[in-house]
Amino acid sequence: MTATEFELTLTVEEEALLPSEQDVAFYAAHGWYLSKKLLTDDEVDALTAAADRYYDGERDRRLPVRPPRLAYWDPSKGPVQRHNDYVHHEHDGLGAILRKPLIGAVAARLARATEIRIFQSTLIYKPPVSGEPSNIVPWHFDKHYWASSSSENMLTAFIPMHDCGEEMGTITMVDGSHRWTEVGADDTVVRHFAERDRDQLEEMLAENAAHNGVRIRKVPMVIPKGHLSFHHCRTYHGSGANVSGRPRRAISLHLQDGDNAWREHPLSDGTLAAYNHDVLVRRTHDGRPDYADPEYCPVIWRHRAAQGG
Ligand SMILES: O=C(O)CCC(=O)C(=O)O
Ligand SMILES: [Fe+2]
Repeated sequence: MTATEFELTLTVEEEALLPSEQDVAFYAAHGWYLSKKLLTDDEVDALTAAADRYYDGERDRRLPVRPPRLAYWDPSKGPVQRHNDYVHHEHDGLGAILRKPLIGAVAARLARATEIRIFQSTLIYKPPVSGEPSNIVPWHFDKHYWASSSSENMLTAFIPMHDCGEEMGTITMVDGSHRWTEVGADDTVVRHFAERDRDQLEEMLAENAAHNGVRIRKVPMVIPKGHLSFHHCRTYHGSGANVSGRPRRAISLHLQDGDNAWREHPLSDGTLAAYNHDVLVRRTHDGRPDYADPEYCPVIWRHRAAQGG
């Protein structure tokens, strides 16, 4: 069975893996959620094998054009942290598992949405080099990169390919920060967020916490193999050094609720906010980039009532 033939239904066993009402309330309050075991060991191992083939150059299709801000590690970049976008599109072995309906169903519960589509997928490899500067993921929240998206409910599933603890530099959440109001981040800050130095970002985080009258509580996500860590698109997160002696391998699966669409969002320099999709996806009837283009943004979950069945 290929990925596209997945039916958008769950088995009875899978139903038991959905977040409870209590879990959904926890996510709403904290901005993150550690799932049950959504992927079998075989599925995680298949993900690892597919990632190995991807790094060996295997592709089922390629992007027709190179978007302006594409993350696309290749061996010429050397032993830095690797990031590769659009892997669900370019590699069917990875895509098949990333489109697993159960992942979408969990996201739908958390976001209280009836439909979930893939927005982006990034294959990540954090080499086991304790002093490697590129291994540090600076504090950010994903909505910073998605200003051209109308939704405030998008979310990310972080999917490690092994047990992932603090020693590996696991993803770390700033508890409850999705509910903060933001200060000091005009769009020039946002656009250059990734290039800012760590002290500055620590400072920005502290400033935002102070503005909201809260103490920063960092929660390293200790993720057993097969479990997924979900975070809201306004939850601050980052990650530190990998001192484990083993590579930290993961996929960051960015998800959009069914209502998400391209929106006109002017930046301070007069240009409009853009996303890499904008040069790839089909247009809507009124000429906007279509963030529901199934070629790049496949539906992975639709609630039965919304399926008309
Ligand atoms: O690789 C990490 O630790 C963080 C990944 C990330 O920023 C994300 O999943 O949104
Ligand atoms: Fe992120």
